[in-house]
Amino acid sequence: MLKIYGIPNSQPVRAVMWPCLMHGLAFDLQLTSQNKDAKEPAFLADVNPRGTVPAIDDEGVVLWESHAILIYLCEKHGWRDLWPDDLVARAKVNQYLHFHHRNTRELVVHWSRSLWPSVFGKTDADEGWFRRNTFPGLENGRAVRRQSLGIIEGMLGRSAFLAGDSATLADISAYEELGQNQPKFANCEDYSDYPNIRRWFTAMEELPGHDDVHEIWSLIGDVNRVEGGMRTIARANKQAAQTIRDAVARIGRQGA
Ligand SMILES: N[C@@H](CCC(=O)N[C@@H](CS)C(=O)NCC(=O)O)C(=O)O
Repeated sequence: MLKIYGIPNSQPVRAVMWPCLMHGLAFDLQLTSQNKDAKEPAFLADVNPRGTVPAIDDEGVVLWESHAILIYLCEKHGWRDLWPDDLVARAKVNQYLHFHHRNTRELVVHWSRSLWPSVFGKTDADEGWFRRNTFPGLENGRAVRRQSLGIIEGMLGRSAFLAGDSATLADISAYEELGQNQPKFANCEDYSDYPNIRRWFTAMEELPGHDDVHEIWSLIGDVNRVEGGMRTIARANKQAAQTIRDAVARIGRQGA
């Protein structure tokens, strides 16, 4: 069975698990923390030399980098809704996936700068502390984040989803960064100036498997007010992982 290494609190890990649930592909979620488990010598040697999650082992095919994993799974299983066959439609999805890494992904810096001081009870975090304890981000990260939101708002003004009339890998990847920051979840981004993004959030929430993959968001809640430190995060990851495993088990029963 496909093994997915990672934790529910990771954006790119959720981006890999969600299409699997959507398409009824069973997987074995191997809870792998980014700071400890993914930095173990065996993981670095056998799975991912960069020590990040997600990574997969698909009956001996070992891959890391969420977009490479997603494209591999789409091509292997023929998920043409998410990764279209048509040359131009696929190029539009691919365009977003390349854009994502140094642009939309910068939103995670803002999320982690809100989350980690609250988890560690740090009220006087300085730049040095942020550099050591959160995603480091780009020098001009704030500007990149604002520009990314503007570009995505514009794209969603031209079509219902990022690369056309229905959700593709572009939407899955983008949603993991943007969706979590909503006031009703992490509460660290105000989307009131982005009506197209808000409309798209509603459409994304209706996709199959959404609630199973994203339970972690309500378990952690407002990232500026996490109580109980790392234990709360670890407990939330375990509980959310169980919900995902239960959803995978339901696939097994439906497929049997
Ligand atoms: N570009 C990678 C990013 C993966 C990534 O940043 N994962 C985080 C967890 S959300 C991680 O493992 N961080 C640990 C590190 O950077 O050392 C992908 O899309 O898979």
